[in-house]
Amino acid sequence: MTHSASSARAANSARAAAPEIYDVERYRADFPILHKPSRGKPLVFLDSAASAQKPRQVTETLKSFYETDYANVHRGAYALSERATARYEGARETVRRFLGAGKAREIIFTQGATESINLVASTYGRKFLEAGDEVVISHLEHHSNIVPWQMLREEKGITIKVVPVGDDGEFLYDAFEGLLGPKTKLVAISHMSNVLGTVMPAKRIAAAAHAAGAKVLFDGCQAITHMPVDVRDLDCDFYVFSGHKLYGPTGIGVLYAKEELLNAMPPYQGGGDMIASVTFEKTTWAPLPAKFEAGTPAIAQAVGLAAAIDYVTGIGLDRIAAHERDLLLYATERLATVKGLRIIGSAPSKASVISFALDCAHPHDIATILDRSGVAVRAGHHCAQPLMQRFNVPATARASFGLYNTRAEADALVLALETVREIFG
Ligand code: C6P
Repeated sequence: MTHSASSARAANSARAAAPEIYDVERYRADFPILHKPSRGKPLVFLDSAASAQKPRQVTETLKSFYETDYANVHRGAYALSERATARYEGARETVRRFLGAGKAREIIFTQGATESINLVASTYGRKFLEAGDEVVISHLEHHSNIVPWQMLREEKGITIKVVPVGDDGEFLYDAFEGLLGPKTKLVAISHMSNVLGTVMPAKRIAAAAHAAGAKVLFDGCQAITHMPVDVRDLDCDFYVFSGHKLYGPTGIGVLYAKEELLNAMPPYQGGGDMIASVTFEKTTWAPLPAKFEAGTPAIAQAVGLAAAIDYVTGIGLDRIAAHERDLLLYATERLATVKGLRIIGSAPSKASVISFALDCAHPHDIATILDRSGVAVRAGHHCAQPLMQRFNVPATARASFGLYNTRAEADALVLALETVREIFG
């Protein structure tokens, strides 16, 4: 072989092995809304942690589903209903694969993460938790992973234990282990904080909880968009998330639970589709997953969620994570140049959510001024009031980065923050 032939072969194989460049502009082109101006300025959308924008692949799937395959599911004996049922159940299989679950019947469609957690509290919690039993949560939970357990505490007399967080916003693992004991029945922890971006050591948490004889629920509402998740590898008992943060529609969410738990749990709501037979004397339940899906489900939204999952897996969660990591590091560095700005949450394990405060302006004023520059961030307590109390702030401003954000948008945020400084001094 000539030298030039062998070097051409080497170059080819290097090209084949090289990871594909993350072409953010190509992905941005899939999101028409990102190209519409806001207040006369180019939109800089930094609020994906609240709800992500939708790619054309999702909106077009919804449109074509309604135009070609829509009917109610599990009921009709006609072709359209069979097609709709196949699409709906196909969506469940897509979620199963995405989460690495063993069986499609372990995937329950809900309205969102909030409903998924309430489902677990009202069914598993009511049946299996007794007065004095302990549920361990953490200081950085979203209200939807606090309030359902408090409601259960009112009803059953359970105890809620709270894992503290450190000054950097890190999950204090040793303190967590110290809270586990013979009375711990459930550990319900966010996989990633919506305020601080902290990513919890989920696998270690699950192993320790199981060693203490407790079940484990992870609130994956934020984590699911930023990293690959495998529920069997995590060995969690419950995993929940919402479709709308994963570039999918609103009104659809997921509860993953191990089959033996779902079988042992009573139904959540009663109604159509969740029964095997009904008489006035006695009703029996349908098999999984129907037992937990009373009434007409969010059919098109489930199909849209599957399209969103196909979209992000087509890009690759690992590649999205690497892109967002770059944005997180870049934006953190750039924000440090803004006088009087304090980032709240700098745990070593952190994904692309940045909460911050400015010494000269309230977070709501910051968000309002940024909006004038077309920069959309969220301000408030982010449904995590105990965390605000922990950091002694009434609220924070929060910039969250998704698969379509760019370094230039981090620059635009910093530039707009300079305007806030000029106005407030
Ligand atoms: N956080 C935010 O701006 P729902 O509303 O059911 O889709 O998701 C609730 C929820 C649960 N857990 C976590 C960790 C969350 O971040 C959220 C939603 C949004 O941070 C809206 S408050």
